[in-house]
Amino acid sequence: MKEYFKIGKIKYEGPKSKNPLAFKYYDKNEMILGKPMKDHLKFAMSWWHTLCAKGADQFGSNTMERSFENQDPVKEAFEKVDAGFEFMQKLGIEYFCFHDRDMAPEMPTLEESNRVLDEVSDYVLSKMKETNIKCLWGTANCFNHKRYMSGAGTSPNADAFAYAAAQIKHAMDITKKLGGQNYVFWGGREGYDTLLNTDMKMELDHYATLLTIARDYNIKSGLNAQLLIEPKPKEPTKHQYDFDVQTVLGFLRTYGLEKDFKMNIEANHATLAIHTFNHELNVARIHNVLGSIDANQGDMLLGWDTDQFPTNIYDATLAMYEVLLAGGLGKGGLNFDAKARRQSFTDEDLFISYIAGMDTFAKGLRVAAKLLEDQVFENFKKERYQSFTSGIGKKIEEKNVTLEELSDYALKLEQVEGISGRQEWLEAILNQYICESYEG
Ligand code: XUL
Ligand code: CO
Repeated sequence: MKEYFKIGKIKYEGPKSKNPLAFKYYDKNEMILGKPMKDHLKFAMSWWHTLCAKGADQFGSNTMERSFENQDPVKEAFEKVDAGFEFMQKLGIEYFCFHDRDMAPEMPTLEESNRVLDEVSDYVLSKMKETNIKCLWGTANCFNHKRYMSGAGTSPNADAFAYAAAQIKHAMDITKKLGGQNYVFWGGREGYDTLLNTDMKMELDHYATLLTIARDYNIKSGLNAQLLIEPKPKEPTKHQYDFDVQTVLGFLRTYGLEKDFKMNIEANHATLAIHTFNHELNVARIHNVLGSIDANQGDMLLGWDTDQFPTNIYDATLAMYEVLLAGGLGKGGLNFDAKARRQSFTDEDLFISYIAGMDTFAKGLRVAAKLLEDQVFENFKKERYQSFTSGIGKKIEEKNVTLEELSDYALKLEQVEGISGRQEWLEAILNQYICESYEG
């Protein structure tokens, strides 16, 4: 068997290691809160960024050359399978995520595209059996081809809608074959640029129809995956319909789909919506729709989706804190929807990018677990909302009050006391936990 990456298996060497090709914080079998790290984190390789992205951007061509390139795109698809499984095994990654069109190329007809995807995914299945690597989620790419220039489920062209439905059906079949636990819908080009040419109501109705028939097929076909919507506020369109978690919740409730879909939350999409990553995770958690995570980060000075590998420990800590509060991700996991920078073009850079991302979330998990164990913020919050545990506060909490009663109560008050939010103190404690210098 050909070796595609001239790099050995990546091992855990601990925080003092200077070896760029070793884990510093991710020790996969180490127990954290009664569970091995790898089960908390369930890292997944993104097929598209890892095996397809080659460093091109809107101003320049590819910068990356990979040893699995082939003039024939179908042969290349098979080589990518071998390279991808070698990559995951060397990093100890147990899951992958894919789009139909990054696992196998788009062919001249839908029938041929389906056939090639069937063949490549058969080969993927054989590698999964050999290695015990699993599919976290599958999806259909209904945004790249020019037929989707005006959207898929929200296209003004019914044929584009039908084509998207066909692609989703087939991608669901492949996800079933590969035992995928989740199926993702990212809205792609579902949105609009100007109301001068757009019937928003009709587009939203159609989008809901597409999701409804996909939900039905999930059951009918026996896939039974957890269905996930991935919110994103802008790019490619100016107004993406799946803006953020709260907007998607409203949409799902309007169309009676709120019991059928959870969310795949992406860090970079959260910040594009001017939310923090942990805000989006929190909104999903409190509404019981936290499904899975696309682990990446954006650049705060750039207004687009840069899909960088996550290296911000602060954000990863607060994200893992939400995950722990949710009791874990269940069927979901942490998919690196991230690509090495255009200038980080070597194979070694690709490994280092993953190591950096995995270590960042591992460190985040360690800190979050300690914060939760010590109940640092939870105790503070309990104290802060103390006034709702007795007297008038308790009545409000129990929804057992009227405006008249509250008015009588307030008229007797001399003044309303402030409660310090102590934000700076809490942030300083968080810093101490991250630096491991806090002594209870
Ligand atoms: C696009 C994006 C996608 C989805 C899957 O911004 O995040 O890669 O994760 O279609
Ligand atoms: Co994503």
